[in-house]
Amino acid sequence: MALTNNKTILDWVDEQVALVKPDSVVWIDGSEEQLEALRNEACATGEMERLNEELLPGCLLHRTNPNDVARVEGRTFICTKTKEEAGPTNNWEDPDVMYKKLFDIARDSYKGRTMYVIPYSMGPIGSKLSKVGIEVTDSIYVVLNMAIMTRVGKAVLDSFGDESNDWVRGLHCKCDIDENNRYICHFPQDNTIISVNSGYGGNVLLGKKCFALRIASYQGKHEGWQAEHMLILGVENPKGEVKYICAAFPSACGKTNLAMMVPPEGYKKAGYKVWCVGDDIAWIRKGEDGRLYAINPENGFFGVAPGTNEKSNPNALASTKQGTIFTNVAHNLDNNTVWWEGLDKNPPENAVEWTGKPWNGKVDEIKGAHPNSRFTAPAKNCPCISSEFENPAGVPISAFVFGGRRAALTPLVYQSRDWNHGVFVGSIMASETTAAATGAVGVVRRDPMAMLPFCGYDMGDYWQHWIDIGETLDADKAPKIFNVNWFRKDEDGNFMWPGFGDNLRVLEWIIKRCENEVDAEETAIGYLPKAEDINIEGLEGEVSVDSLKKILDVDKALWSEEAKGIEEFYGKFGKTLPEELAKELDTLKANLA
Ligand code: GTP
Ligand code: SPV
Ligand code: MN
Repeated sequence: MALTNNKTILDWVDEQVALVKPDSVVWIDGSEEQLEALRNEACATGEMERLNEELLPGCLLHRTNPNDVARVEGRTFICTKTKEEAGPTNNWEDPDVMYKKLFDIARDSYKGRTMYVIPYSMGPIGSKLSKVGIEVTDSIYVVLNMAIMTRVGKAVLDSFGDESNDWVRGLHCKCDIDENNRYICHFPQDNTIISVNSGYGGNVLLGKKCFALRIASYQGKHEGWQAEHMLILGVENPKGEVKYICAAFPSACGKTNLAMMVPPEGYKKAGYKVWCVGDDIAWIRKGEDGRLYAINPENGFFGVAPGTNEKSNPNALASTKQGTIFTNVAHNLDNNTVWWEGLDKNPPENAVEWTGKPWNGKVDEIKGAHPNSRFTAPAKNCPCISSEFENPAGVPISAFVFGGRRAALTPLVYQSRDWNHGVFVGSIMASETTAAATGAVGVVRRDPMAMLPFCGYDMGDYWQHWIDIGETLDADKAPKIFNVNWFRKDEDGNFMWPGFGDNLRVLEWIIKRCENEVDAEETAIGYLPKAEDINIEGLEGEVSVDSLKKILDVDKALWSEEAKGIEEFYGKFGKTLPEELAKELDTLKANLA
């Protein structure tokens, strides 16, 4: 039974029914009874498997088709009226042409299947910063994931009311999981997303990258706010004061890890705490006091499994101990639990690898888990979830941090000279590609603000939006902007910085800079810490003031090469490249000369 009288929603659902012709239609009300019935149904058909009820209560395992394990950037489209609106970094197609193609693929594709109608809220239900979406899907896996990642059900529609048309339409059709007909398409001018022939994560959980970044970035541009690929964390000092930081790193470059980090021993003893507000997406708006406030629009974590362990990220691991869905990890048959590379040193010998084939635990021969295998865990499971997680007003931001995975060049940390220079620093981000998207791994590519795959309009106009936001902020209220790189390597290919919890040492410097408590050295690229000002107490053996100096080094010859790469990248944008950024590039070149 429909859960709303909102005619705009009912009419749209009717249209989808007429197109895809399901055998039946089920509205997701969000009740535990309904979700439990769906879990049972998915387990009965083999779509999912229940894991050990004692060790992993309420947890499920799912394997996607091996051709369908990551986002497909080459098949992701922004369909605006003109190609210019999508900009030079997005795939574009004319909306009429794309609608026709997608309708042809979707037509009758639910025959013999059930249509699930999922009403969901991105952000706390009813918050002024939140937005509503409706996703229709023929996948129980999608329903169960959306029920973790977002707030779903009747409460969303009750609060939304019968009049508003301000909601995002999402049609997902599994079809035959045919990779040659897979399309992830966005129509920002119609608040519409259509995804066909995939059953994987960011391609089909339409509230996440499709809505909360691609559509929302477009909405934010027009409504005066920002949707960013950023984690949100709070650092509490021994006096009990909490400062909030938003950080943008590309996919699989450490957002979840930083958001849930455990402080180093010395910091813990001194009384430092880190609180997680979000691990992937931030929606940001100016508050009444003139500061920027961020909410996490999500309600769970869709985190990278490999590498997650008791030492690297105990809070993420703890979050996966109940009510979690595991996708494409190895299945340990001895105790009906899960395993992935980097969980521990004991891969199960009696196991099933992520593709569904028997596996003997020999990790050098074949991997047990896919490198982009994931856990979908409820945010409320996280031991360090912030008390502000549900705060409808969000948290005030002290600093923005950009960062990528760069074996060379970029120092451990530096600060921009001012807001516009900070926008420049975000715009020149580059990072080695990861398994989070299909394609080659480890190739350095430009990924401005970690938004290259997620910006729903021309990236040049997006940079202008950043600059415009800065103009509305008083200098003393604007967040300070930084760049970090946890991934610098030495000649032997070893990471030069221990990373993970020890990244708090860098955040401490960042917060001190925000509070004017420490000076810095002015260099060609911005303000760098004096090596003595990064606290390395307790890191003896791993890092010294001398090795810190190496990670903080600015190599002018390498940076001059980089400036050429930036110039070439900027050249793609033509007239949408903000003048302010062209000027910042000139300044960088002059500083390096
Ligand atoms: P998405 O969910 O794809 O957006 O990824 P993410 O940005 O949340 O990345 P995540 O925190 O899951 O980390 C991805 C990988 O980076 C994992 O394999 C981590 O082990 C590794 N990693 C995270 N933080 C650090 C760090 O500080 N140093 C090093 N060397 N590796 C790190
Ligand atoms: C990312 O790739 O940035 C993710 C995973 O967070 S996905 O939801 O697949 O986009
Ligand atoms: Mn992400």
